[in-house]
Amino acid sequence: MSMKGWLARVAAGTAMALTALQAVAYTQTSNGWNMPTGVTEIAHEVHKLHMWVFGVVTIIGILVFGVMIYSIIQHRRSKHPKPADFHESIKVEIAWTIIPFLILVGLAIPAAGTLIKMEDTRNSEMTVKVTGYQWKWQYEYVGEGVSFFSTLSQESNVARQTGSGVDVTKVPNYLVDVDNPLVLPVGKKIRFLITANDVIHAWWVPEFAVKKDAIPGYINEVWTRIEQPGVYRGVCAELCGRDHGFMPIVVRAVPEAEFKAFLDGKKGGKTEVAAAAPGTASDAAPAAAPAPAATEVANAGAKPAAAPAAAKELGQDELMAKGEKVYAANCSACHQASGAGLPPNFPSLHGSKIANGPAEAHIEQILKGKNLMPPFPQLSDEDIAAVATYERQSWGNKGSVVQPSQVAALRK
Ligand code: HEC
Ligand SMILES: [Cu+2]
Repeated sequence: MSMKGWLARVAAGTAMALTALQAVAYTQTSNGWNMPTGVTEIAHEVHKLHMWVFGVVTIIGILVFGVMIYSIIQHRRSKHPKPADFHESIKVEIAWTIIPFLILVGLAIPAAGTLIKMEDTRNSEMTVKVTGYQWKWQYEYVGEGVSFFSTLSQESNVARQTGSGVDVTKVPNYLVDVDNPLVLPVGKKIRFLITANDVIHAWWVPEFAVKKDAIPGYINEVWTRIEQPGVYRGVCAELCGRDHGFMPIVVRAVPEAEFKAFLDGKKGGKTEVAAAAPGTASDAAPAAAPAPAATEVANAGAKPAAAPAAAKELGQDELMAKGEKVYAANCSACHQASGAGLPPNFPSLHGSKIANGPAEAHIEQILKGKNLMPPFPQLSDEDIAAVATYERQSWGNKGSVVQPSQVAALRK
């Protein structure tokens, strides 16, 4: 067959293969074959760019392999025992410089436009500060005085422990679910300020096409505007230590009114996301925020927020039940669900001097940390009282019950 015939065939084949591949890629979006089309303008643009580049590389691949295979067959030694002997073709050299250059320009122009848009955080309507910790996320609604931690869901955390005996395929949203999701309103331009408290993490939600490094001492900016209500999941995208795979991200995008109700619920000291019931949405919307108290919460951690709870005495059963949850979310990574720790670095709490000794030293250790153990001032008085009680009365320990007021007294 002539060279022209071959090229015509390669071109026709390319076009067909490309159409088929694009069709597959588009239809398989929801089946996990392709990048998600996403729920933000930027995500749609990124998806289009991805399809464009995918098309270009497919054509290049088919052309290059087509020529290679053609040459291998047509110019094999048995057919052409004497090889052609030519070099230095100016025309060919110009062509193989200019064509790739044009291809690169064709890729760079649309990509640069989208990159510039991604960086443009002007005119955002609200700001959320995202802080990465080993191994959880903290979300702060800047100026609202609302801030909370988001950790791997209890169910996943229990199931993931070695020898838990749980069939993880039966755990809904295994390893991609959290206790407190980030709740955001749809249709608003939201600016994220992304940083970290210990090592580098990265906040990544594929459906938003948002992926930004969270670096201690730096604040990175990125923004989004979510088009549809829904639950969007992501993960930490920077290897950040042992439990890197266990700090997922969950965003619940809700209509504006529901978002307001959620924020007001948080300001009222309620911790349950479920407080954002439709019934409370309408009357909660105009309610004025308790401004001074709210800013204090942001500045001084959980102290003022926990103040009302401090007055309340809690029953032992209540403290134990709560303590078990706080322990699973904050302490079990090092001390293990069984309390046996991971000696020599992470001590066992079985018969621990601290857990069986005076409550004050135990509370101090949780509030201030010690050597490899990080401090936990961000936990509320009630949470600390509960987790201390839980440690003091589990695994054969015989420590006293700790009340939130004892924690409040030591916070000064
Ligand atoms: C990052 C790992 C880590 C996490 C998470 C952690 N700890 Fe620790 N913990 C340690 C280390 C390390 C020590 C030993 C500190 C030392 O004495 O040098 C320790 C010691 C302790 C002790 C004293 C044990 C003894 O008798 O010496 C108690 C009590 C304790 N931790 C409670 C907690 C509680 C409560 C939490 C959760 C709120 C928690 N820890 C979370 C690492 C951790
Ligand atoms: Cu991380």
